[in-house]
Amino acid sequence: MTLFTHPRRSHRFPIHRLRRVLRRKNPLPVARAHRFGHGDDADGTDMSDDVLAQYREQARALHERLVHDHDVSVVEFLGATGSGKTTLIEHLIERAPSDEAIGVVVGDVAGDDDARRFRTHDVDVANVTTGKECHLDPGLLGDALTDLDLNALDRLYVENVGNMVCPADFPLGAQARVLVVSTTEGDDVVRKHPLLFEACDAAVINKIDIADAVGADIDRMASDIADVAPEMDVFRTNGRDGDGLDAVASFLTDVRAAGHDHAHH
Ligand SMILES: Nc1nc2c(ncn2[C@@H]2O[C@H](COP(=O)(O)OP(=O)(O)OP(=O)(O)O)[C@@H](O)[C@H]2O)c(=O)[nH]1
Ligand SMILES: [Mg+2]
Repeated sequence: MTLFTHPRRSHRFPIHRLRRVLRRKNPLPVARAHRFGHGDDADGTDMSDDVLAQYREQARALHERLVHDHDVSVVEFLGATGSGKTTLIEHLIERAPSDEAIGVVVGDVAGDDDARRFRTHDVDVANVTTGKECHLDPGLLGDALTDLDLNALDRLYVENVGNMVCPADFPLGAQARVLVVSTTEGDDVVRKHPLLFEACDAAVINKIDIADAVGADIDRMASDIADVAPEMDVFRTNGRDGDGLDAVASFLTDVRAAGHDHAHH
């Protein structure tokens, strides 16, 4: 938090880090590259597989608690800043059966803008501000759950911090991870972020209404997804008018119906 309220530090930090990265001869694997920007000392010690394994174990425990113990269907939404995550979840809330009790955990670097948007709907909301962290992790999600009555919930939507790199390594125990990309990110966005697509179950190509205006070829995006993650369900949506959201809602109904017999993230 202080990092972002202190203008001189926030300027100096990334350049300092960037120089170290550029001096390295070999590209960094995801888990190692991820550390930059996290306040860790990048002088040769790397985030170990053990640490990532611990996060995965925490995610498994969260899944056990939420999905199995409390029978809550958990879906994570992730994607770049402004891709349309909050908008799409709002549409899904509007489409939910009236007797479905919904909770939302919303992660943002700062502020409660998205949480306030969700509070205008009939849902329980927990806001997580991550400060300098560019993703949620199972510990942060677990802490946020203390604000929700899990016994009362049927569905939990988790909106991750807007980012296309960091969340890949940090599963949250959801039954499905839905990656939201938008046409305004450029129709080469899939080629630039293959690892995140591989880490998710469904992709939503949003802002199809302005694809022509920004010169984005939606078919190219869809075919890139098919190349990178052939098993992935792909949806095309317009968050302005809700076009395509019925299909996403139906996919999530199937996720819920699949119950406990599934791979989790
Ligand atoms: N034209 C158009 N605008 C959209 C669409 N979906 C969302 N928007 C707009 O895009 C902006 C960002 O949408 P959000 O839903 O806040 O995006 P987000 O992914 O939640 O953003 P962060 O939480 O900041 O990462 C808002 O102004 C939305 O109204 C869409 O399909 N078409
Ligand atoms: Mg949002």
